[in-house]
Formats: sequence, structure tokens, C-alpha cells
Amino acid sequence: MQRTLVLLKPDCVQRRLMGTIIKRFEDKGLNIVAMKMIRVTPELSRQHYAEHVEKPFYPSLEEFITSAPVVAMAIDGLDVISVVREMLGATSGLKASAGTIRGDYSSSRQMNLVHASDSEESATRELELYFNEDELCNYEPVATAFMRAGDE
Ligand code: FUP
Repeated sequence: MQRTLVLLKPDCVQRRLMGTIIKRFEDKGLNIVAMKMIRVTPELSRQHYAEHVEKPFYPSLEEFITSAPVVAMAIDGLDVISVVREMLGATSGLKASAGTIRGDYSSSRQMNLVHASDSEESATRELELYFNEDELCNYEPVATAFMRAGDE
């Protein structure tokens, strides 16, 4: 079992796509164990995008990510880090395959609706940035028995 950090970015909130995107994660059988709407500060943006801070596109990225609220979620599932990344599709909505979230709803590289951790290391770091331990609501969904075999 893994846990990943997912952010519904300002474009997702402003375009009223939160419910549509959350539904895709629920329909897939993933388990949302924390969710909150927050405003990303410039400081949090610099921490989140530490690997990009020196890149030419960073000022525009920071302006975007701080421009409206985001919804942060912690999501559990088997191989959830790669499963969610596959569900998002390529970084640019112009390159993402049809059927992926970005492929279906985004036509932009920056305004690509959703962020998700790209490795176990990133997930650990990003979950700590967005959630305190007492905000994570561990529970066993009653539907688990009909979502996968016991030995999966
Ligand atoms: P991803 O892991 O798919 O979120 O993408 P990256 O870590 O490569 O990039 C982080 C964010 O920076 C992406 F959401 C899009 C944005 N970005 C730009 O705005 N311009 C660029 O040239 C590259 C990335």
C-alpha cells in the first residue's frame, strides 16, 4: 500500500472541475484519506517546486499556483503513485493522451489541473509539506472486499 499527494490546482478550482476530478479517483477505487482547501503561499510554492525554483518558468508557475485556492489530498492505494501519474497523463495537456485527466480537460502545460507526487521520496516530502499527521484519516473502506482479491 502506498500514499501520494494530489493537488487540484487553481485552474481546477476556478473551472469548477473539482468534483469531476475527485470522482475519477473515487471511481478508480482509490482511498482519499485527507482533503483540504488551502491557499498556496509563495513560501510553500518554493518548497513544493524546489527543483524548479531556478528555472525560467518558475515565476510564472508561482504566480499561477498562488492565484486561487488549491485542494490538497492524500490518497492511498496499491501502487497509487504510478497509478495516479498514469491517470493524470503527460505534463502538458497538449501532449497527454485522450482518456487521461490532463488529456481530457487541459490544453496547457502550466494549467494542467492536477499535481501528483512522482516517486515514493517525493510523496513522503510533499505529504509532510501539506498535511500534519493528525489530519490523515486512516480507515478501511467497506468496499475493499469487492475491489481486489485478498492476495493482491
Ligand atoms: P509534473 O511532474 O507532471 O507535474 O511536471 P514537472 O514537475 O515537470 O513540472 C511542474 C509544473 O511546472 C507542471 F505542473 C507544469 C509546470 N511547468 C511549466 O509551467 N513550464 C515548463 O516549462 C515546465 C513545467
